[in-house]
Amino acid sequence: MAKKNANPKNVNPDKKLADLNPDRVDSTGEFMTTDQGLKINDDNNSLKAGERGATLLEDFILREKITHFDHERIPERIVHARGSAAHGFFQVYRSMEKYTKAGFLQDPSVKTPVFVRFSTVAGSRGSTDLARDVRGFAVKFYTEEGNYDLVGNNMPVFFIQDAIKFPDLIHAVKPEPDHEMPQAASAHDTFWDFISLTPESMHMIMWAMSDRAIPRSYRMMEGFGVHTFRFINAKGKSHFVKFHWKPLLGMHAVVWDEAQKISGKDPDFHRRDLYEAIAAGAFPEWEFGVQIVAEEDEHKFPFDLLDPTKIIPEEIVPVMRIGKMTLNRNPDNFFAETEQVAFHPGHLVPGIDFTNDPLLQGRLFSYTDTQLSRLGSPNFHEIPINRSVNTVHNNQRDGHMRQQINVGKASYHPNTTGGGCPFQAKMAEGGFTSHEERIDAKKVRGRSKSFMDFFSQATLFFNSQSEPEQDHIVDALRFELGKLETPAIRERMVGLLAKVSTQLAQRVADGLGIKVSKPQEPLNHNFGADANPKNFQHSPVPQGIEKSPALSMANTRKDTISTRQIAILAADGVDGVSLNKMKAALEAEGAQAKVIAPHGGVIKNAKGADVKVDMTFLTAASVLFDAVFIPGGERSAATLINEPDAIHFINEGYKHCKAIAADAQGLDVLKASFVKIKSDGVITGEKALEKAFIKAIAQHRFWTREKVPA
Ligand code: HDE
Repeated sequence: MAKKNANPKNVNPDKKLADLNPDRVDSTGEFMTTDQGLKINDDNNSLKAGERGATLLEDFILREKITHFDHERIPERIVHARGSAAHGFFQVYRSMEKYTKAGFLQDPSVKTPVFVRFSTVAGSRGSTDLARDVRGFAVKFYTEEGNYDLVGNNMPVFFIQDAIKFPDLIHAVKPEPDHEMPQAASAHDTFWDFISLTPESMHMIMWAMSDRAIPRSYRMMEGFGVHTFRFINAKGKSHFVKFHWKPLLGMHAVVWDEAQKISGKDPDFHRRDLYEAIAAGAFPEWEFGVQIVAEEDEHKFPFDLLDPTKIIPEEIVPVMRIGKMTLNRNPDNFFAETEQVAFHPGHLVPGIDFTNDPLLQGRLFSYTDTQLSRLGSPNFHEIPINRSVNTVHNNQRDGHMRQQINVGKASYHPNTTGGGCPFQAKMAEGGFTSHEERIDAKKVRGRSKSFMDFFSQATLFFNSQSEPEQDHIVDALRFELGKLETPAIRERMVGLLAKVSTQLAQRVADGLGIKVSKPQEPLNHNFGADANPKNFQHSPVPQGIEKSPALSMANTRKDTISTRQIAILAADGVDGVSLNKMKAALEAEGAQAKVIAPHGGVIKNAKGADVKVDMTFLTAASVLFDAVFIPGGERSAATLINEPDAIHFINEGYKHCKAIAADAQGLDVLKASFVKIKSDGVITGEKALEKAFIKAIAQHRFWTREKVPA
């Protein structure tokens, strides 16, 4: 029998870990058994009538092994299939009792366990991490009051305003149904056809075409709850709230050319990055932020708080940072944890409630429903990763794979056979009650007039971007629309872009070689057969601000190189002092420096000592690194100059606007490449070379260099 409570060295006070421990199995030092616990003597040969067969049906060991294998797969998530996750904890900075009675937001000394899954949306389970896509940011808090799931994204708005459009949106973005292409990409006709008929998507399109859609790392992206939720305090008073996650490493992206190349060189780039950072003890951290709006102020904004295509600009309602989340443990088993975890925006705790956002309302149905087909049973809440840390007591019974052994006769309420148990909890005892809201309305199938401003915030977003960020949006749209096969879709899209910004539309049109045509009315096609289209068209409302600096990634933190990957290009004869001095300086700042050489094993430095090679030019690629350093050493430089892969490495790093430094003869290698020595972020001949290089890496990218060939 396999050991229970394995890995005692890993046991810590984390309540969820303690809950998972009885289910963690470590086979070290154990006999192999069948699923029934029978010790297996030969796992390599089936039972046969004679050594040359035939194989016997009675071989239950063979049958069990093959049968289990045949049924190993479960359906992947219909969206967000590709993801990676980690364990951690959350701690609030100060009590939020003024706004919410949620237990996990009261006491700064309490660490609430969390499990967080990041994902792309459109691609299949095995697709690349570097697709241009929205990223899921789903957090499960294992609170003392039950599980609370904040199932968010890395963009604060969404494509559509009503959940009933979700299947259409997803059908449009998924690979086209006749030939199942393209995988994990929105650059195809069906997606842009739908978008071009759905102008409410235009704000989200700005985000999805921006650098936010190609993050450098899951650890370097923001998260958002998207919808407006409610905080409810102990007195029953409600405030509207928007949720934010702010990464402590700042927000950073890769460039699109790089993203496409990473997809080939290492499609697991984000998964590996998250896993390796946690394994190395560089725990990713986010601050938890809230924007709070008094109930009385609901209608004071130039947009509807219930409209999920709108943000509340941070300059209008500042984000209050109220706590911190730290991810500090990788899952033990990808399937058991990352694949089987089941999030649901309806997993609430007292003190947090919904609003009537029609997108949120539809989500509340979808998540349990999808788990039923994905995980196969209404008992998916019993899977260890989904299990609440407080024991579940109710009268739900039976179903496939039931784990709980409910004792007694009572499986109904009210009862006397079980002494009335389990009891209902009063509010004062933590019983959940929904926020009371007066609704006095006709039952209608429709959309509020207050949702009809489709472009103002798209314009706000575009205008708030720095020049390089705007260039990237233009390039992304030229790429995506350039891939279309139907010219009419391209033209309709450029017409819609003109409503966001004439400058944007003109630049995209120039790249596509088409004219900006006046958009055809009606712009919006999302209304019922008997509805008057005029009631569903754009009606702009001034947003009160021209720019929101918080929307630009250019304004993010640029003073740390922690966990950055730095390539040191070297060959035999490298100057050991030059190499080691830089390596030590980078590592002291928390970066990881890797030596890349023409061959594996070791190279000899100028003094004949061994230098360990981490990767070769064959196994490494510049797109997997944040910066490049070429140490001194005459022979090393001479070898690199004649190594086309080394020159390509430097050229590509330069094209992708990364910091590049060279010491002594390393400069000769740079001179043999495309690098313009005097350009931004190229560090040579400095006295304090290490310091200057570290400062440059922290800048992340030098966009002035973007337009060079490589
Ligand atoms: Fe989801 N979404 N979604 N979604 N969503 C799912 O649930 C759905 C939306 C989000 O790592 C599914 O368990 C509808 C917005 C994340 O396991 C499914 C609508 C936001 C994840 C589903 C939306 C999200 C999902 C598929 C429109 C940001 C991955 C698998 C009304 C606030 C969770 C699953 C994970 C997953 C439905 C829109 C976030 C089908 C109907 C907006 C992060 O239930």
